[in-house]
Amino acid sequence: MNKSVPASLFRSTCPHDCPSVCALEVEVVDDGTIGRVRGSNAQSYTAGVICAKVARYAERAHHPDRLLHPLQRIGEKGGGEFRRISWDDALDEVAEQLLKAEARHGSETVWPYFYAGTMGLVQRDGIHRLRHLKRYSGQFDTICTNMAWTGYIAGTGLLMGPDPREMAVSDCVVIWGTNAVSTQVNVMTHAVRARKERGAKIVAVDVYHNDTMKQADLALCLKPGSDGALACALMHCLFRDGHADREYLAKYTDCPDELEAHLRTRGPDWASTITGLPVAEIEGFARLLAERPRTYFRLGYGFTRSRNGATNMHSVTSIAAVLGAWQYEGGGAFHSNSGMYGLDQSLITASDRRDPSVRMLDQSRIGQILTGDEDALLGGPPVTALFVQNTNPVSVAPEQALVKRGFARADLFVCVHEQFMTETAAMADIVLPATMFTEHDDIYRGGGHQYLSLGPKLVDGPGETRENHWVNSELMKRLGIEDRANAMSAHELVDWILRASDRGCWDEVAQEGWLDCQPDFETSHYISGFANPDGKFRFAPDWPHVAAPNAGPMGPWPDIPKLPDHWDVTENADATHPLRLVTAPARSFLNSSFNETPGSLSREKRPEVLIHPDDAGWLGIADGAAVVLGNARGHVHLHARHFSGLKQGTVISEGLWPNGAFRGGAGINTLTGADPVAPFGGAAFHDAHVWVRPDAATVVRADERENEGETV
Ligand SMILES: Nc1nc2c(c(=O)[nH]1)N[C@H]1C(S)=C(S)[C@@H](COP(=O)(O)OP(=O)(O)OC[C@H]3O[C@@H](n4cnc5c(=O)[nH]c(N)nc54)[C@H](O)[C@@H]3O)O[C@H]1N2
Ligand SMILES: Nc1nc2c(c(=O)[nH]1)N[C@H]1C(S)=C(S)[C@@H](COP(=O)(O)OP(=O)(O)OC[C@H]3O[C@@H](n4cnc5c(=O)[nH]c(N)nc54)[C@H](O)[C@@H]3O)O[C@H]1N2
Ligand code: SF4
Ligand SMILES: [Mo]
Repeated sequence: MNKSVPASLFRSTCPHDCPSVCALEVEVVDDGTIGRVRGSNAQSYTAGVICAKVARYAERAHHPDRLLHPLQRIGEKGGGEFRRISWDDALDEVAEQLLKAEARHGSETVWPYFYAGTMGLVQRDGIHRLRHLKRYSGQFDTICTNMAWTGYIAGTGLLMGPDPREMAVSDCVVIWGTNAVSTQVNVMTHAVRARKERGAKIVAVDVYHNDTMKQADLALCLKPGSDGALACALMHCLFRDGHADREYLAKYTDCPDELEAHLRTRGPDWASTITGLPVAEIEGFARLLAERPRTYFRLGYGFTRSRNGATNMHSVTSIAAVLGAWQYEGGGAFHSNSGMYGLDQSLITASDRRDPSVRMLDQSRIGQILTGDEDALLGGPPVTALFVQNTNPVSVAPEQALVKRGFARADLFVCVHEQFMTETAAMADIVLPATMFTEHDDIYRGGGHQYLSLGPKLVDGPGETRENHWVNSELMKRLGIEDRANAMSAHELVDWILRASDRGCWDEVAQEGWLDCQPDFETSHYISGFANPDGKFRFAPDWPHVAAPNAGPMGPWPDIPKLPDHWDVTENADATHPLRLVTAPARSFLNSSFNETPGSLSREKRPEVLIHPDDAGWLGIADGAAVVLGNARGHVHLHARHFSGLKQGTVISEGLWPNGAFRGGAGINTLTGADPVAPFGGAAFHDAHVWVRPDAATVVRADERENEGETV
């Protein structure tokens, strides 16, 4: 493998939870040390570009705070005192505690809790095997993709879209609700190429002038949760001015006439009030689309993290259908290719041996679940044992105050398998040290592109770190589970997946390091019909039956709009909470990962909230002042920064800082809600109303510092 790379550079894949899934070249310095990391030029989507935080990966891999040995808590829960123990003792203890919990409350009392710290199919998904074979509580994954995927599939019937590399041959690239410069830099590579090579326009739609908006030719800054209204007004203009592609609509869509009639009352004036955008801006955007039907809508996750997120995604996807953009190379609406690969992972996940009667607990509601909310527990037993891998819920999950209270429960056993002593690991009874991507074998699947990509083990992990697959297998053995996957290596499992899925084998894929799985133009542009039973794009989705990623419909939400619309169910401002908070990602962190590396910390500086100078004025908040942000869920101490690149009434706080970076220790997710979002659940991270006040406690003199507590 690695034919065309210099001897000390090896091909790999970025393991992080990012649509770009970059093809990397990693410098190996010696058996245990990596050096430079760069993007592979040979892979056509990565095209030699990666983000700065991963280019600095050696900082994270060789960080002095990496966990190196299994640890057992001594002293108070969360008190930070641990002693080193052997792997055997640690795993025996975990197994014993899980068996004890099961004996007391039944198998559903144990909850393997995980997410996407690594996106490797073996190291991420192997934990399913543990829970399916033990009938432990299942997890309904709601924290990230639910609203976005559901909203996209509602129209198209499948999570797949036009080849993302086609952005380079578009006449217009609309980057909607994703801060691509920060969160998936490669989108910019291809969009900017289109601008350079063919004069394409780049449009960005966001709630603040982030780094992506700054690079756009047209940047629309709207109010949070109002994208459905903008989409309707754009479609209204296209119909009104004769730019709707009627031939396409008749052939490929379910109810264009009904949509046209419905949109008559949803013009730019109507949308202007809801979005805060001037009518002229909306009209200008509509004209641009009309002139350039070869438009590529690159739809992000950000604008779906609202209580109306799924319907907004569907509304925006519908614009491409009205415009007929799908039929052109470089046109259509793309969100993710994750539904495209058709991989057989059953050996890893034991999906074929899953008991569907076992409850599926909502991942985002972990705070409610651990504090005994009957509704969130779905009528089953309390959760008394957690096995956590690949995620840091005490920082990333909504309703953080409840999450913390849950983790502090004396009767809850917690094991966390981690690379660092995260806020979650710090609450554990047993902490197990994990390898990083260059220290184990795996395979990755592009969401923002179409490659399967290998990540071979390149160096030994430090200390006694162990990969997830090894830990899960060893644990299963101690729990009395015989399973053939436990006796296989990660390398063998990757090989098995590829063969079972008719995608070759490890050695074949290793020739280049990746496999281009792009379907042909007809398929990815839905030329032979959309993936719904009637082959049509649905303006009127069958919401209750839209194929949800992994659970049935929830609700009921009787008033979900039938057609694209503005659905007014967001957590709106009120007299007590005059501002709407958006908790957008920071460029140098990836969720809570990298918030321990010096390079990232020095760039992000400190937790801040961006506030419009006019709002700051009437609220009496000086630029740089310490402030408290609050709502019914709790309050958070941070600093204000005046910023005019957003609508009055919106405030932005970037990044998942360590909770300890906030005075008082309450992180930003103290303010976000875990109430499930229509129609299949999800966390509305960018949809919270808040009040803001100067931080009284910081006004005290230095000699009165002992007063600095939880004063509001
Ligand atoms: N640097 C960095 N990269 C990341 C991550 C990170 O934390 N940091 N996270 C990774 C993960 S897990 C994911 S899922 C992806 C997510 O990546 P994205 O798809 O980019 O989604 P978000 O990060 O949620 O938010 C992106 C943008 O949505 C905007 N937004 C919020 N509400 C609205 C709205 O109502 N309307 C509109 N139009 N815009 C809105 C925010 O202001 C923000 O600029 O990124 C991945 N990459
Ligand atoms: N306020 C707010 N909150 C958010 C978001 C937001 O936009 N705003 N975004 C949400 C989104 S989109 C997501 S996806 C979630 C993500 O939340 P998480 O999935 O919790 O993501 P990370 O914070 O990156 O934490 C992943 C952890 O996995 C560990 N890890 C990495 N690789 C491995 C491995 O191989 N083995 C083991 N055992 N551990 C490993 C890392 O050290 C890290 O601590 O956060 C959500 N939370
Ligand atoms: S852009 Fe995303 S996939 Fe690429 S290196 Fe950075 S975090 Fe990894
Ligand atoms: Mo995510």
